[in-house]
Amino acid sequence: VSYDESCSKRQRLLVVANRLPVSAKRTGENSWSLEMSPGGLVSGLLGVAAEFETKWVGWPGVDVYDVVGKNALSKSLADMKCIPVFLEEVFDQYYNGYCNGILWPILHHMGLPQEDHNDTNKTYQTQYDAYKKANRKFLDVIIENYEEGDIVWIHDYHLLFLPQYLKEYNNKIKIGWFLHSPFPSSEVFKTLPSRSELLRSVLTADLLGFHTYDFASHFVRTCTRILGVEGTHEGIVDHGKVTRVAVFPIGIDPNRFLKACELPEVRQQMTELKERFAGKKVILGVDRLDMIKGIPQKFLGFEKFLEENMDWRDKVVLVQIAVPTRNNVPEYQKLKSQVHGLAGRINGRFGSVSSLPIHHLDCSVDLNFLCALYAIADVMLVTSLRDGMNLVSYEFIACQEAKKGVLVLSEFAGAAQSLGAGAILVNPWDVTEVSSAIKEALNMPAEERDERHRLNFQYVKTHSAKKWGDDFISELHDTLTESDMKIKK
Ligand code: GDG
Repeated sequence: VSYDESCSKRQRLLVVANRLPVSAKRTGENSWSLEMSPGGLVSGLLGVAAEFETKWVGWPGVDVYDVVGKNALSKSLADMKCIPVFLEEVFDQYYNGYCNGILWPILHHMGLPQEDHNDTNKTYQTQYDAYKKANRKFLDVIIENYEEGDIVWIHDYHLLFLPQYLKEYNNKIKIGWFLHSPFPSSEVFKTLPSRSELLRSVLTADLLGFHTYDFASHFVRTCTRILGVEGTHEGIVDHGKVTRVAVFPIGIDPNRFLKACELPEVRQQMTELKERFAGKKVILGVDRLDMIKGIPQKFLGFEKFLEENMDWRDKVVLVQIAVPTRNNVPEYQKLKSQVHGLAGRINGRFGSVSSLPIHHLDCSVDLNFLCALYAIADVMLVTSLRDGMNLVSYEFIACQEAKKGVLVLSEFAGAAQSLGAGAILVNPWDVTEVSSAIKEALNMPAEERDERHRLNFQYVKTHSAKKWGDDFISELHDTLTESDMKIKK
């Protein structure tokens, strides 16, 4: 079905996301160096690539204002099957403002931040207008590149208006949309000004995908309550138009991590890390420095553990990689100070001249070193307050074939629904519970660790990113668009 038999050309899939999966660096007036950044999305779509000719559409991650630079970048990106959307003057209000300042907290149950009326650039309305303009810029680029029969897969909350704009342009285009973040309860989503327009636009797509059953059902209930449409087991029905809603839990490419752990460089790093932390158990945290990841709660839980377990004080270390993110948003700057304050207090209370309980790093590390850390850790501590899935949990499990360490996982991460049988689940808001989970994980007998790891590893192996991409695309392929349905009638 995926081949157009008349000219035996592969059907095209346009993958549209806020960010292209590349990092671009300008090396001259009209030259760029590009590097592919293989996240979950890229590896998820590598499998689908054989059947479809895939093109990526998105922001290239850099501001380019001159025509020479833009043309040169577009040309270099074309070799990597990427098509850039230049966001220029709308970027700040669209991305830092509406996407990350308004939608992100709402989707993660954190409520709507208060509107700043003193700065006209920061009102809900100005940011909302910029958001729409940015979505139109994506539309323009897609129209320029669209070929009849292309399937469009839109990703995430940055592009909620794109399904509607695209269907207005051509209602025959088959459109899928996937949300990487959670979808909140209707009581939370209801507070968002313009909630109805946003929902109505998303519903013009043909297939909507979520990581978990809970997020999908929150979405359906939100639509029925706010828009008065009907929710069925298939999705949403509105005046005869059915929008299919389904669950597609994302995964990782486990082989990438298994292979990395075999590399001589990674083995060497593992040996060095083991020497560095000899005689101590290592608890690991790897998160973007984002309020949804619950890093302060993690530190408070660890502090409680050290308070209550004197015998462990010199025998355990928490290594926290806190990857800087969204540095221009004031809430993220405040979070950084808060986390630094807590790390300082805990190290001050429980450290000594020769040893510190928390090693906190404000940086990212390269993938090989990350794998070495995953592989030598005794416990992985994930305390997200809300998280769409949390791929870090999956990556840790993939790197633990030899060690069989314990995953302590927040019940508010999507991953709790897939890894719940093998992980110790915690409520990250409850410091006593986090502290007890740390103790249980550190003292867990080998047999129990083996069994829990076996369950988790089995899941991570079988629910890969490739399966996620294949499942979504094949479902989208089989979903009829509204115009198909009219033809059928
Ligand atoms: C969003 C949703 C959902 C982290 N530190 C380093 C590094 N990473 C990589 C990890 C992992 C990725 O970043 C983080 O993925 P998560 O899924 O844990 O979290 P988000 O970034 O918030 O992703 C999330 C996901 O989308 C997919 O749908 O699961 O819920 O919020 O792959 O490896 N990579 C390197 N160095 C680091 O220091 N190289």
